[in-house]
This record gives sequence, C-alpha cells and structure tokens, in this order.
Amino acid sequence: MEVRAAGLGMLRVVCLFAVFDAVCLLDSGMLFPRESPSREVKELNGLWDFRADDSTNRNQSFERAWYKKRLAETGPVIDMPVPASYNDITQDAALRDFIGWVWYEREVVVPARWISDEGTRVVLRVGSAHYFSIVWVNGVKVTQHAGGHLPFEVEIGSLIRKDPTTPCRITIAVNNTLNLDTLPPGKIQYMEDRTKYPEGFFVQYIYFDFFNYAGIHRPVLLYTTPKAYVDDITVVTDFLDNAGLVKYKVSVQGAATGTISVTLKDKDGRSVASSSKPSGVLKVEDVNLWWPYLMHENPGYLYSMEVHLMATDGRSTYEDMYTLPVGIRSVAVTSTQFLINDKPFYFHGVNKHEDSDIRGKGFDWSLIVKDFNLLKWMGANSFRTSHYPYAEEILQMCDRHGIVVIDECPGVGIKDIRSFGNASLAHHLDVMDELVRRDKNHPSVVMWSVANEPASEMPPAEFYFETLIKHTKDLDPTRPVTYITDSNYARDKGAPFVDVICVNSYFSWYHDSGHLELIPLQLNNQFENWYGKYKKPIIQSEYGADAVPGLHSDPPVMFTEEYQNIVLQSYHSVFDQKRKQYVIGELIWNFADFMTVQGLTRVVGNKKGVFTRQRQPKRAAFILKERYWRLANETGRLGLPPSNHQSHCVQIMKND
Ligand code: BDP
Repeated sequence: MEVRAAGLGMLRVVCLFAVFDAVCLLDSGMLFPRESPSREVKELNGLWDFRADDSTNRNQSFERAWYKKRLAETGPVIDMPVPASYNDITQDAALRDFIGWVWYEREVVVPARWISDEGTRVVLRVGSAHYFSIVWVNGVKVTQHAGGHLPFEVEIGSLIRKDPTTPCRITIAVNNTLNLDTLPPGKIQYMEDRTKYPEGFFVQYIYFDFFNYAGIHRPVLLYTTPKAYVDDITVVTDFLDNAGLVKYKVSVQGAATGTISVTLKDKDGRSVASSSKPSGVLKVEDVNLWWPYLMHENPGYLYSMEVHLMATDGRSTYEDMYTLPVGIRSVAVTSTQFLINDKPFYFHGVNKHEDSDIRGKGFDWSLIVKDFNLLKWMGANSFRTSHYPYAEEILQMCDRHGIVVIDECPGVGIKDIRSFGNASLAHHLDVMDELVRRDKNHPSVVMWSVANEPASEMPPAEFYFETLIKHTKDLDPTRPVTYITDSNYARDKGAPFVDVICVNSYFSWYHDSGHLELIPLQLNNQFENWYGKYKKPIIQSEYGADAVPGLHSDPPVMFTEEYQNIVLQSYHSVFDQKRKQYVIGELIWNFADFMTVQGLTRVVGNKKGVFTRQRQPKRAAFILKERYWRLANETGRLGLPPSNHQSHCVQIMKND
C-alpha cells in the first residue's frame, strides 16, 4: 500500500470522523434481516391470494372493507407469486395495465414459541411494494408506506398474541397510482370526451421510460429479535498507512441499560479488533482494504462485525447478536478524479433496470446471479441503480464482488414545475432518509444520485437541488452526491451543488438522428463546456442507441446492431481523450433491453441493451467487453486477459 504523508492522512481521518455523527441522525434502523443465534427469519414468498379492485371509482375494496375478512370471501381471487410484478403473470391486458388498488393476502403459521415468548419481537417486513401500501394483520391496520423501492416493517407480536388460536392473516393493499408529489411523479387524467372514451376512462401519465410495474416486488418476511435488540449499526471506514479504521455506532432499543461487545473478524474468522463500547473506532493492523473488481487481485474483501448485546429491562435479560459485513475503504473526489483508497478509479460500467420477462420487477436470484456473471464477463466494474434503489441483496452481491455502485433514488421524471413544490421536496427528503438509512453501510455504494434528468433548467430547481443535496450530505458527509442531468450546461440550476457532473446524451439518436459523424464534435463540446464551467469531474452517465437484435445494415442505419456499435465506438474515441483529463467514467445505456409503456418509439420496449431482455449478447456486448478489459488493464492494477473457457463436455441429443 502506498504510504501517505502521515500528517495529511491523519487530518483526513480526523475530518471524516468528526462528521460521523451526522450519519447517525436517523435513529431508527433498517438493518437487513439476518439469522443469528438470537434471530429467526421466516420467508413468506410463494403464492398469495390476489384480487384487483377494478370498480369504476377504484375504491369499492375500501367501501366494502376487504381487509376485514378473507379475501376469497370478498369475490374471486387468483394465485399471485410473491415476489413479482403482477402485470405480466396473467393473459389479461386489463391487469397488465391496471392502475389502482390490488390486494394480496396470505395466512401464515407463526411458530408457537414466537407467540408464547413475550420476550420475542415479531417483525413483518416488506422488501418493497410499488407504490403505496397498507398492511393489515387479522383485519387490524398495522402500517402504511409511500414509495415503491424501499423496505418497510412493523412489529406485530402483540397483535398475534391477542388470539393465538387464529391463523395470522396478512393483507397488503398496493396502489400504483403516481401523482405530481410521488417519486417518480406521474399524473392521472380523466378523459371527458364521451365520443371517444367511456365514463370513468382515465390515463396514468408518467415521465419516465420504463414500464410502471407494480405489486410486491421483493421478499416479504417475518423475523424475530429479542425485546431488547440491536436496532441499528453505522460504520464509517478509512485507513492510515496500513491500519484500517472502522468508526462505528450501535443503537439499541428496548432497554435502558445493557452491555455491548463488538468484534471485527477477518474472512478466516480471526478476531482483528474488538471493543466493549456502543461506539468507537476499531483499528485493524495490516488491513485488507475493500477494492473494486479488476482494481486488485482480491476485490470485495469483507470483514464481519459481530455485535453482541446483553440487556435487561428490569424483569428479564435479553441477548441479541447481529453480524454486519464491513468493507474498509475510502472515497474522495478531486476536480479531475474519483479516488477509491486514494487511487484513481475509472467507472467502466452499465446502467441497469430491475426488469425481466414474466416477473417484471420481481426479485429473482437466478436473474441476479446471471447479471453478475455477465457484468464480470464483460469486465464492468460498476453500475448505476437507474432509476430507483435496487434490492438490498443486489448491493450485498456488489459488496462481495467489488462492483462499485452509484445509488440512485426514484427521483426520475421530475418534469412538471408542480413537482418542485414543497410537498414533493418533503417527500424527496424522506426518501433520501430511507435510502441512506438502508444503504449507508455498503462499501460498494460510493455516491448518491438524487435524481435523473429533472427539468433542472426550471427556476425552482435551484432551491430544490440545493436543499436536497445539502440534506443528503448532512445525512452522509462521507460520500459524494450527484444528480444525472440532460440539461444544457449553461442553463442547469443544480450543477453548482453536485460533487460530480453526470451527463446523459444521445447524439445521433434523439438529436441529429442518423448523423453518426457528428458524435465526436458534439461530445467533445459537451465535455469541454461542462468542465469549463464547473471544474468538476464528469461521468458520461448514459449514452447508447436502440438495436433490434439480428437487424443488420451496412452502411449502418438506426435500430441495427451496426448503428449501435458505431455510436458506442464514436463515444469511446472521445472518452479515450477526455479520460486523460477529467472524464472519470462511462456507463452504457443500457445493460439489457427492458419493458416500457407502448408508444411510437418503442418496439416492445427499449432496445438500447447490449444484452437482450433474455440476457443474450448483441454485438455491442462484445465491443464493450473488449474495451472494458482493456480499460481494466490500463486503469486498474491488474494485467488480466478475459478468460475464454472452452467446455470439454457437451450434451448430445440422440436421434435414433
Ligand atoms: C434517458 C433516460 C432513460 C431512457 C433513455 C432512452 O434517462 O431512462 O430510457 O433516455 O430514451 O434520457 O433510452
């Protein structure tokens, strides 16, 4: 490891830790549910009863209080898998395009011991449900949540203890309606022209380019903790010479007094540091830093922080254990560089979507692991969670594999001036609170993105983004903050507040369609203008072109694979000049084809993927693969060729 001037390094560490308390502002935690000797987890994934409220006023389910009895007693129900979007599960176009309340219900057998033991908390957690959710247990409302991409939970122990003999009936109503204050925003319009539309006909307008999939998208589970429990852990890491520093804070709920022990273990289970205080700094000698994929021969190194609590509430004693994976690394930005562990990091990666056939935005391990294999195959070291927070399990994979993440909130499509008002801003601040609380401890997350392509030239954008970015930095002063712009450098109102300029552009596609020859000139000017005005490092956060797989033409025309390739290569030649100066990354739009609403510019979805929606490569995937491995060799620390394994074992179908 590079030895830094001790004085300077120490100063940075002191500064970093001085702001640490800000990260702890959010007091109630949202720790990922993990099993431990004191905690159990019961997954409620599988088939739930499902019914959409398609009444004309979309409100009959509430008028008739569907939550009070079994859903099947209110009318016909169908099987619905959880997690999954409901849209593509049936053959019914009306359900695919449904706007309004849908109802999910499931009866759960709760282990008797969870019920009989008053010292056990039973928590119901929904990984995410899009967009607005209300939850009842045995007909009693227990919680509600606004926002489609972040978890919410509620303690239900006392409720299920009221009548231990009845099964625990969980009802979740989910509404995907978007309005000007939701994130993302949308607008409902009722069509009044009776010569064209029947009574009650309405349209949901959205200002973003992906299908508004809905339903329960991530796992639902019950988990337990003791009555006194570890509610939250915050870690901030740095290093000095070859010592790693982990500043931590543990917050406890359910007991006024207790003892805490914290042990940091390495990958082999050896204790490397420990403490008996609820907050402090752990020092790790000969630290293994967390490095990005392709920047080090041992990327994604994680320690385990075991937190042990013994607490008493006067009557009983409780013991709780929680283990948090911890990667030790630093992040910093200069006017021309992005530094991870003080080394320049170049983002060569992708933008993604949570999107696939049939399951829509539903969580699916097979898809996730396939995507990681593809990312690593192509030599991608990073991605942006366009345009909303992804499942936490995906970030855990990033931590383990060293894939660097720009973590984006669902602030996509803020185009209407009314979406810059106080109610929208207040909700946006809340969503950032929830996002930072959930993702603050992931070493893979190196930057927050608060929005994508807002109308940042509108006058209210200045106050909006100044407030939003300042708030995010107050929450987490250790990571840079950005938003993604497609606005003109001279008119953009939020750029003064961001740490890194992230620009989307589609030269020769949305502008000057077909004129591939203009890309170098226009892209060069784009970079020079932004850097000239703001003197901040720049990421090309989106670029690309639609290609219908298998469509060919030479000379290239739009929508062919050849055209997509030339767009990519033309951008790459400019990146190669500018990355020597201040361009710090390139993220292709998009990793894979994805579904959108139907419209004149979309042929069964957006086709800018370098992989198809089924994850098969277009020609462009090979171009990126060749480039990313070359970049890894130049900008990373490794000299690795892409491996091309030949299989010696094949399956043969016998015809006779
Ligand atoms: C960008 C948006 C992205 C779209 C893309 C496109 O950020 O969500 O899918 O354009 O049009 O402006 O393909």
